[in-house]
Amino acid sequence: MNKTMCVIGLGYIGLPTAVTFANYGVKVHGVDVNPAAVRSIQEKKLHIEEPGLQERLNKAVDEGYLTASTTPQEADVFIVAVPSPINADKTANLEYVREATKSIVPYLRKGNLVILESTVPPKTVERVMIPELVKSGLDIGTELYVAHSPERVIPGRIFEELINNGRIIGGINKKSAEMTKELYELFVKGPIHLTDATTAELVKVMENTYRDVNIAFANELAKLAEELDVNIWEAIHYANFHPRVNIHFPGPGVGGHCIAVDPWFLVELGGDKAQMIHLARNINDGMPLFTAQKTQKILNENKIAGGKVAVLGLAFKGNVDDMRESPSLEVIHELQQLGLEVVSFDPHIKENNHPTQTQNFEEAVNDADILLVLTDHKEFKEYNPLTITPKHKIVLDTKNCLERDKWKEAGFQFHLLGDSKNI
Ligand code: SAJ
Repeated sequence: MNKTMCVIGLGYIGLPTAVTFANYGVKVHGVDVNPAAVRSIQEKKLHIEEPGLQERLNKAVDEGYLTASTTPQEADVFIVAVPSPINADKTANLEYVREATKSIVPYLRKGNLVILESTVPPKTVERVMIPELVKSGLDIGTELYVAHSPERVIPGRIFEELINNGRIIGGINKKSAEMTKELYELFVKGPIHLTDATTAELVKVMENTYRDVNIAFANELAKLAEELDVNIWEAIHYANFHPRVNIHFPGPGVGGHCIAVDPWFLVELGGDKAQMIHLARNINDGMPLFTAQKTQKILNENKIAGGKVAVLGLAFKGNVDDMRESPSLEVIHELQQLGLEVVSFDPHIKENNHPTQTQNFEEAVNDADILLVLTDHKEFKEYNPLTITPKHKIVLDTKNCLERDKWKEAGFQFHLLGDSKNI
């Protein structure tokens, strides 16, 4: 396809998207306000860990299909893939989307297509982007086309899911949606559904809100199970054999910049019409404290005063290097509030980004009174407990990722979040 493209935002979504379009013959110019992100393309040195990204980036740059700078340039298609976080008061922060939209206005020409990939509250295209795009002087819908095409990829499997997942595309009119579909058909093998922009915005937020509410349900079941002589992981496993049941899994909290964020868009828009969504957020945000209190309870039952906790896992979920919005940081804060000493370790976080963090596993566990597993990194599953010699052989697994029997045979007192059956 001899199209040219300008991708605004070179983060977890923008960079892989820019690289993929470039690998499929589109001449792409990547733009980011952060010079380090621009350099990561120019020098082919990655600022994010994602399987397959390095070789695809090299190919795109070496073949001349991908360039980068801090300023946009004229193109047939503009993709906006910038952060859409929430403020401290949980309201949507759409300033990045607004600024990115403003930045492309001087470069817009008749016939151009602008696509928003960022996950945003419904009505953002209409209320935030269009008012900026009209300043181009182009007639929206006939001279300038606008659509929303949210991504559905999971960090760690981005390229597989970019290609195979279906997409929902919402246009400000039919032609905008169809032009966008034609573009993504370059590499998307999954079904592409067309609708209006607001519906597409809502669909994406619904998908993540469904997951958050479902996880909150699992977390509440885990708290119930703690008093019932039940292992909730076993119970969920059996319940999910029902053809129409898909209960998610409990954990120490919900992290990342998606599942923990997107439901707040609906809470802000819906007010008292979004009570369950709001409650689910509060349940999930309460799990770090619940985890810290369970840790304290185990230490008290073992008559260990004060105590040192070795936190294993700082990333927001297993097998990624992303600590943004990680529940582990909240768990550590709550442990410290309870007066416990904390040392943390994460094999995927290669630099110390937290005061409690060490790069040395032995240093983290050696004189620990309890090991607290907060992410299901594959490395943790492979540890040999016979070689781990903490001060007290006690472990609390919050992700059901350790082999209980292996650890018990090595002399560990084994605890599992949501399990009061196998004490
Ligand atoms: N988690 C649980 N229990 C579960 C599943 C997840 O506690 O059963 C926790 C994880 O540990 C993590 C958080 O929830 O802290 C989010 O995990 P995630 O696997 O949902 O990871 P994300 O946020 O990277 O990806 C989600 C995905 N959305 C859905 O699965 C509906 C992904 O497809 C989206 O593209 C992504 O959000 C996004 O960017 O919106």
